Amino acid sequence: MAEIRPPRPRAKIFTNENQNLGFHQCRYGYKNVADLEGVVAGYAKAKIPLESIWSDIDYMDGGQDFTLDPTNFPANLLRPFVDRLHNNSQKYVVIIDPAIKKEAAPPQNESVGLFLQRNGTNYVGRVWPGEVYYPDFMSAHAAEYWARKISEFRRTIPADGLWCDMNEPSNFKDWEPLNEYDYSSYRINNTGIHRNLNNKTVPVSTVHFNGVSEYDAHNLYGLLESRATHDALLKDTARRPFVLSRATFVSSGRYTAHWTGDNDGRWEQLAQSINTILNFGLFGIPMMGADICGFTGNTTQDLCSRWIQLGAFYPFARAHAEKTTARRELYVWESTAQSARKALGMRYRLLPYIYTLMYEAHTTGSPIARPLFFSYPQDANTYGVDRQFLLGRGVLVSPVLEPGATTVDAYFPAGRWFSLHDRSPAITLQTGKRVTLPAPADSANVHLAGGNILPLQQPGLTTSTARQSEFHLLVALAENGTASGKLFLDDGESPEMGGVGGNWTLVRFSCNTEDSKGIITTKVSSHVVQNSYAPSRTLVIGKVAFMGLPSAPKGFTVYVNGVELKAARTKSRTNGVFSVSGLSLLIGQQFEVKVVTSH
Ligand code: NBV
Repeated sequence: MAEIRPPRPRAKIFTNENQNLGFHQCRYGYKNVADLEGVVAGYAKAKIPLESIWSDIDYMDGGQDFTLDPTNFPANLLRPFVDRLHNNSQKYVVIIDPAIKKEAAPPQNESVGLFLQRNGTNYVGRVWPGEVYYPDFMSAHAAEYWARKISEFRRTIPADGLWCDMNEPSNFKDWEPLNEYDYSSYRINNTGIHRNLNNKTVPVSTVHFNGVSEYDAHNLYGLLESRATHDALLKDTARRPFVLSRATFVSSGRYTAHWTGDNDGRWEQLAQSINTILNFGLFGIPMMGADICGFTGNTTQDLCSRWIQLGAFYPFARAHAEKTTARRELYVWESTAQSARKALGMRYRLLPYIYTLMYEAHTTGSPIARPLFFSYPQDANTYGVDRQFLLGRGVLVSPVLEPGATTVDAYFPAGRWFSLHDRSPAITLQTGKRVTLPAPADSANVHLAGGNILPLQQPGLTTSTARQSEFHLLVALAENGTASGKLFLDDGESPEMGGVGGNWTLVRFSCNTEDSKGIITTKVSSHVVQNSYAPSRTLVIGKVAFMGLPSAPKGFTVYVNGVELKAARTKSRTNGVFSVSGLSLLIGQQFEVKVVTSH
């Protein structure tokens, strides 16, 4: 009898981001190129990191895809602006809606198989440009048409990413029933008003390629548009594409990031962003975010400050606002700017860790932002925690979600927890517990669980600056003196992340502690799994810091690869952090750092 083997684990997610883990600024209502330029300058002046600036439908001519408003966003001004962004390692992302203006579409006889059909002809709906057809992304013909239009547009404006909006797909036109599908008795009750299936979208009586009915395929529209957009960008740039999509379905995470849609600048929605982001991570869409500071309504300075303190830890961190709202870029209020510098400073330091989580999402399907129960399934108290979350296995974010708060109640599972802000003495708990923490005005509480080793880099105003800087290892010891972690590195844009024969590096770190008659030896070592990303042969770890070493040693000696290090290069700090600096450990080479303390 043939042997039955378990299936081999397969990559579940083709994580679609390159170094777009940086901070993004968007607004519906940036009125011209000078406006965009002013925002980019505002960030630079305030020394707040800005990775990309986005354009909403304002850049289009009459709301039409693949066009430019000739007065406010002419190519002769927009193109040099985008070139300047690129020279500064920054990026430009534009919105794209699926519907194509009727007059701009190929004539009916040439467009067979391109658009959704109804009654034997292209279905006509209405969106921003007026009367429109809807590309039928189920057909290869439509995907090719889409790729050609994207490629043509990118010859004029080399946008770095595309934002697929309105892809439920949206339709402003009222429906007239055609057949039994349109008379379906099913209703949508998400807002409690029992809406008809056709409400604000294309009729379910429209038909896709091969006779597939919209009634059966409606929920696939956003997924198929994301896939076509992803494939188009991949073909055009040969780099890992960046796509953001409003509509998603199972497997969308392979092609696109997602955001929680039009939220309000209200405190309740700040809190609700957490559970929504966590849910989508579990649904297989790791690159998730919510509009930081809120899309509609006039947010307040306090709310916006608290929002960036939390939003800086969303896997996808973008501020966005509706056009009638007051301006709220992060530099507008000084307190918000201060929060942004601090929170984004920490995010950029954490980039090697977050990028490694992206690799993990790609290879195992684990979310980047995780509910507490993901790491602590044995602690039933974590099951209901939705006002905090973990980045990866051990970075716990406990934000302020209420106006005027000076403290925050946070749940800590059993173990040791070290603050990542001030590295203050650990919170050590034998069983999980709620702890009331001070909530400084300019930052969220962020803790690291004992047992983790974090690879860190230095902050920068762009991810490309940060990713070239020296590495540090932060070793947070569990009570038994162990810790582990890993680091994945590649160029951030090669099409397949960690693929066979690809240029990538993976290093595992581990730490353990031995006690021999009062002489305690703590040893961190690296294990290079693969080392084919060339810069990892030059990138160095300059510092290893330990949290949770036995306190008050009589003396300590440090050995690097077996050789004793001069005391001048080591440093001890009173708050329990012991740092060894001035190192030059190559990432791509195995190493061992040993700290011997006597008591
Ligand atoms: O394109 C305008 C907006 C966009 O800013 C928002 O993020 C989308 O969710 N879009 C919806 C169209 C409708 C705005 C009322």
